Amino acid sequence: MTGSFRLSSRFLRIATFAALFIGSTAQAAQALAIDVHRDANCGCCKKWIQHLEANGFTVIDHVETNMSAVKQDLGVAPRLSSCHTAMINGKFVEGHVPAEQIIAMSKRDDLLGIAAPGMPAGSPGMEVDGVHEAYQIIGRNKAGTDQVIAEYPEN
Ligand SMILES: [Cu+2]
Repeated sequence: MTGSFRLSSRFLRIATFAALFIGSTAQAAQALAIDVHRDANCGCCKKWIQHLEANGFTVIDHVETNMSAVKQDLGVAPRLSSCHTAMINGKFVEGHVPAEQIIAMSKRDDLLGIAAPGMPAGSPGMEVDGVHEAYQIIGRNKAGTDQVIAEYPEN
């Protein structure tokens, strides 16, 4: 009796571990799928998509004819706006945000989205030789206020 109890509890532990492992792998893959909305003529948007893919994201590319309407639909305030607008797990990513900031956002539940307003030279997809313009990553929280969550270039 003791023997069979041990065997089944050991089996349960292994089964639980396997279920947890499969669950977290599926979650990680899902977390890295990102929808990117961009204008057909946007070159730096394509370069930003390459930056995401190089960092393990799976990009679903949407070519749009009216990006300002898309931004309005997705809740991106004009003061935060840039060229492309992405959506990941219901949160927006506006502009040339570094991949590491998107991963950091996915671990927080207080943010509606993040933005790198404008088109800062030196940000991912906006590489210019020797130019590293200072820029901020702005997070929009659920209370509707903006906060600086990161500053680039990092020191
Ligand atoms: Cu751009």
